[in-house]
Amino acid sequence: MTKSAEQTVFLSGDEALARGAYEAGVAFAASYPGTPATEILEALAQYPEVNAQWSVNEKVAYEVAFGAAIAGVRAIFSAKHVGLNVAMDPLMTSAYVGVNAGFVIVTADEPGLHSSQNEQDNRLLAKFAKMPLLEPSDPSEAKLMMPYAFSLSERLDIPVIVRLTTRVAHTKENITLGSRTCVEPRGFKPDPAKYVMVPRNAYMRHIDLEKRLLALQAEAETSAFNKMEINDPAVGIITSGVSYLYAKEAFPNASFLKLGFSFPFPEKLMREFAAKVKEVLVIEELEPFLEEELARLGIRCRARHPSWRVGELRPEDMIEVAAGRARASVEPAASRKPVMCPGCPHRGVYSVLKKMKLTVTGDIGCYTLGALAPLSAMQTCLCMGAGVTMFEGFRKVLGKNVVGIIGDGTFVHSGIAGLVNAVYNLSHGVLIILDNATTAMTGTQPHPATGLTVKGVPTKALVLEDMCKACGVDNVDIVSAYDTPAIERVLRERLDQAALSVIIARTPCKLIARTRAPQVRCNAAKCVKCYMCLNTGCPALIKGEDGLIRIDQDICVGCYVCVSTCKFGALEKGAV
Ligand SMILES: Cc1ncc(C[n+]2csc(CCOP(=O)(O)OP(=O)(O)O)c2C)c(N)n1
Repeated sequence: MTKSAEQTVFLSGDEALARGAYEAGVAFAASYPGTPATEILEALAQYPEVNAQWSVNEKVAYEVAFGAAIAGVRAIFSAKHVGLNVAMDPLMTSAYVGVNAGFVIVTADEPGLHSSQNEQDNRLLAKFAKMPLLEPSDPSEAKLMMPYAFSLSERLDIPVIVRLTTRVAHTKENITLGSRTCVEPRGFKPDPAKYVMVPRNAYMRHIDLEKRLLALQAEAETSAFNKMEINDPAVGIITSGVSYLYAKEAFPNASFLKLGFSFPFPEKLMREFAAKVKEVLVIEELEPFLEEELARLGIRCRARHPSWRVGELRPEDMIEVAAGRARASVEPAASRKPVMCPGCPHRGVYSVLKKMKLTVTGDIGCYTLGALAPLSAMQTCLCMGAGVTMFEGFRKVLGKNVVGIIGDGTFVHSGIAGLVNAVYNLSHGVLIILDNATTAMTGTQPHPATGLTVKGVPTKALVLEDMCKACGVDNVDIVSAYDTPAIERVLRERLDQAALSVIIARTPCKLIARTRAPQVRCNAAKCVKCYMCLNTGCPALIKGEDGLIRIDQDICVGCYVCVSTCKFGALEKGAV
């Protein structure tokens, strides 16, 4: 695109980063959905020049993208913060290997865990994995950093980590688009000492990595992304990421050391800055990453109160943090109560589990909402895949009233290995796969069992029942997730058997199958006001002022789970 054809577009941080990668000539992108990283791959998949894929999970995505980089094209891997845990094995050794064409790892962290199972600070991972860390403060900087990240990766032979946080990933800004740099594939030249990580080679590459880290540190000292702004010398604030913008707004006259290339730590720059100001103050979210480094360097700084290590740092917190005071409240801010959508196919299964008073080991997805009142029918949720594996542990300790539950997307991500393990280790009991034909939680992305790629291209669909049978499961039943009597019947039958059984509750998510059946009405003559139907937690059911059940016809989609829940036949199919 010529200068005159420049275009400005309103983009989120994720989209701006994707655009930056595109303009930097990225040719390969792999990811697994997860808030707040999902939109990066979705944006990259729009470009015909980019070979983009949703992979089965983050470890697979990392290795596929890394493989492409070693084979000679610029490649990017993106995931939410916990996604990097799944990719830790290849991540740790890939720093030793280095790259061929540039390889960029994007971690989108979630201080405040708006939609996550923890709020780990992946800045520590950069240090642990011995990889350079770039931290944009806003969408335009995210875009700007991408060509630099790829060139740094290639010049210093190292994967580069770019860390976003939710506020950078999801903030929108006007972004000026540039043209795509044409980067020729480098080809692959076999080099076992670099690419084959057997112990001796890895040892030598580790020695080399330490040298590369020194070179990276020298680069960080002079990087344009590490900016010293000397204003009032009374207080000098060292900060990074979105905290820089918040601190700048709160203390416009203070001096700043804004770190965009924050690891390896630019030690000289930090010392130089500290010498120019009377007092150093660190403003950072979550872990005391910069603070500990300053302590190691012997630079005195006004420390944050440890209570700030939990939760998101908001603009309105700046004065309190700077004053060294504790967070006023340790409770998360009150928010709208999460609830399953009307017509959500997960609701019926949980109604049955609750009725049967079963102990349920759960997993992550929309169906995690089954743990909340009024359903309250799921007792554990740890990480993706644990619905199957913790089920095995629970079942072997507590006996037959235990059921494991997992979504179709999560089953493909990390449930299959657990199922093979359960079969191998002679486990019995019932596992339920909630097959709503999508990855609903993160925005209805396709996965291997849906038969579509991220580009919308039809592909071979993984058949879940065949998969379970191939794993060696004794019984596989398929039921409609709305057919609660059938779910209960099959569940009772299978729980009593000395066998390992999988029940697939199969009904598409209402967000993809946007169908509506005739709705439900309450027959006042039959309603005994027992309110059992409200236990389904359907937002379309409301207790009216007269105590009778009203159905919000605007949102009822006619799944009839409430109809089968009412023992008195008071809820009837059909519009009012
Ligand atoms: C390691 C990891 N990667 C990604 C995520 C984000 N995430 C949470 S649940 C989920 C999949 C949900 O899909 P599915 O199991 O099909 O359940 P649904 O939401 O459709 O009910 C994803 C991708 C996560 N929490 N952890």
